[in-house]
Amino acid sequence: MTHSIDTLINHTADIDLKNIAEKVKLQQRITDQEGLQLFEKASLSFVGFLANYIREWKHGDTTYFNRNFHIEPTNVCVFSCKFCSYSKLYANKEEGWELSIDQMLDIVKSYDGKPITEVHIVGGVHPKMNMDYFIELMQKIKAHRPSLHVKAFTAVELDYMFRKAKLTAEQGMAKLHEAGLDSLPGGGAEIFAPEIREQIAPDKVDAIGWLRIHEIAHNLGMHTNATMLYGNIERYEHRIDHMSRLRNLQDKTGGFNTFIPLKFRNHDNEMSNVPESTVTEDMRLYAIARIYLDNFPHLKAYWPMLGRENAQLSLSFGVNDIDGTIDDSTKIYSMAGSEEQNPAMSTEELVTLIKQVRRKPIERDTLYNVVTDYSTIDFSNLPAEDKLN
Ligand code: V47
Ligand code: SF4
Repeated sequence: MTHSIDTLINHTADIDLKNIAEKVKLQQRITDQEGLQLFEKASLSFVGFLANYIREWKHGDTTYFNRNFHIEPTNVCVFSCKFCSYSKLYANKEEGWELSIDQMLDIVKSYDGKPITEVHIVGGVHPKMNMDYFIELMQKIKAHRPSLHVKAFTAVELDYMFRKAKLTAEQGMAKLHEAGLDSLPGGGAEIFAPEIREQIAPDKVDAIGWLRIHEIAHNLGMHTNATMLYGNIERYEHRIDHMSRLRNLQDKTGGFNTFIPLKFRNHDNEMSNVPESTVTEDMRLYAIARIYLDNFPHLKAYWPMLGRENAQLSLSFGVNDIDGTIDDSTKIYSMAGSEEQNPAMSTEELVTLIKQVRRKPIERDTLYNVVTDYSTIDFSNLPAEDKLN
């Protein structure tokens, strides 16, 4: 591996790119300006090589997935993000859904006896689903299945919930954590730069508020993820600004597990006139994120959004996690035009997908503890119950 990175360095004529490759070899951090140079000047194969080099020294061939399901409590939302194909205004209630606590608990119960490790709960920001509602939900889930890891609520939902309850973010987060909230998903980050955020997500929590909520969660010992919605009207400098703010907070707290770039999908929303990014741009972004975010352990390709084959491809561009079985329980991407209209994969399918590109499939829990190493398991010999989602 050292030999081939030396070959890359020797064959790179551009002095900026040569310096970046040297830094990667020496495991040094690249600057914001160098991140920008990668977006502006580097070929797909150049960033791909460096990202794969980092991925392999950090993780070898290991590729993580988990067994999870989603609950989307509602698609009614007080906000009106321009890219959202999912939310329905409170006034148009007939088009929306609202799940009661019992309905959500029934979803949890439907997984009884199945080896699921995580429930992911995210939805619209409903004016009536308040802090008490979600505290009761957390408590009931934990009472029913204490070992199930609850990863729930974006910083956008939390900010609204805390303000309505007239609690500080510190107080609100402590209450939810005590009720059973284990970690936070990465949604709602979109693009932090105000000049873009104000155009695509004008009315929800701003960058400072989003980062503050994650910092408070980290200070309570919780882990969180971070996303970036890319490929619409932002420019390269906004992507670097976004990742720079995340890298700075990670230096301070170390609480982020995973960075998840989310490709903008343009079906049936107010930005349908904006073309979607190409697969080449998607892979370049994954690779540059892997190179730039040196303090993020994991980089995830969310397969329901990217599609199965592109998720496979991303495993050569720095990605080491492809999320979970999901079990057809999320609508946010199918409504935005993803080719995955019914996102669900059995463990066997996920394992096969990873093995097809010669990587090592490892089932993880939310905190990246190894649940099962599937690299040597032959599915044809497994009892039927072990093949379940
Ligand atoms: O914040 C909404 C995005 C996010 C569109 O933490 C869109 O493990 C593209 O954050 N095109 C919510 N993206 C989903 C999310 C997530 C998903 C999977 C795993 C995790 C995790 C987090 O979905 C929103 C927004 O950025 N989104 N509409 C769209 N048209
Ligand atoms: Fe609401 Fe989230 Fe859609 Fe924005 S992206 S409108 S906050 S559901």
